[in-house]
Amino acid sequence: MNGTRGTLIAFEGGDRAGKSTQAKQALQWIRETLREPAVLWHFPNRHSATGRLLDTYLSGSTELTGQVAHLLFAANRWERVEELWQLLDSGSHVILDRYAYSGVAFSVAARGLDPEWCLAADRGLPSPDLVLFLDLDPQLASKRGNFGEERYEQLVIQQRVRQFFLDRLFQSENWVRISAEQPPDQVQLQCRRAITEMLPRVRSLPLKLLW
Ligand code: NYM
Ligand code: MG
Repeated sequence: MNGTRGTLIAFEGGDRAGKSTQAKQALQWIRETLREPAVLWHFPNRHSATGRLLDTYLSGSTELTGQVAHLLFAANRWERVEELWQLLDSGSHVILDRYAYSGVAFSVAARGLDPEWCLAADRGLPSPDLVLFLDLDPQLASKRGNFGEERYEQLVIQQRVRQFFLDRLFQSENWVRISAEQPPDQVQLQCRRAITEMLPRVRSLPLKLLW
């Protein structure tokens, strides 16, 4: 590597907005077209001990208090933070399919937790260089395949999540809102444009910390 750090790119949004599809395509584009190393991580990471428990929580077979669920989602990120710093330091881009923003938005919207209390659990994690907010009207999201399968996939919750993203988390310097109502190819083009614009701007700057 040539001494430049990798960048941290987060995809955020409600359920069924197309984040996973778009993140995978962005990964492929960075690797094959930009020819730079990149990895894609999904949060919650359902393969660790915390993630397996969260998986049962999301499927509805385990009940947890809102606070315990929130702290587990945050722990699920913290347990990978050293690996995350190492990847970025080594020059690899890291694409995140959900991050701490989902953590606070869902805990506030679905479990009624205090926003400030929620934010504290993720304070100090690396702050993304770019957040691609894939915005989809929950009415439309609810008509997409498999909506309603997991806890939190309910229209009112998704509407509150969206409002929280827009009102509280949208920070104009590093957030880009992309309408996920467009055809997927259009969404991908806008993601690529935002990444292309971000790269030269941030690479010589150190990563910030949340929040
Ligand atoms: N979710 C996700 C949270 O409630 N807190 C978090 O910190 C994260 C990362 O998990 N409805 C919620 C949002 C989703 C659910 O995510 C599962 P996915 O991307 O569908 O696997
Ligand atoms: Mg989901």
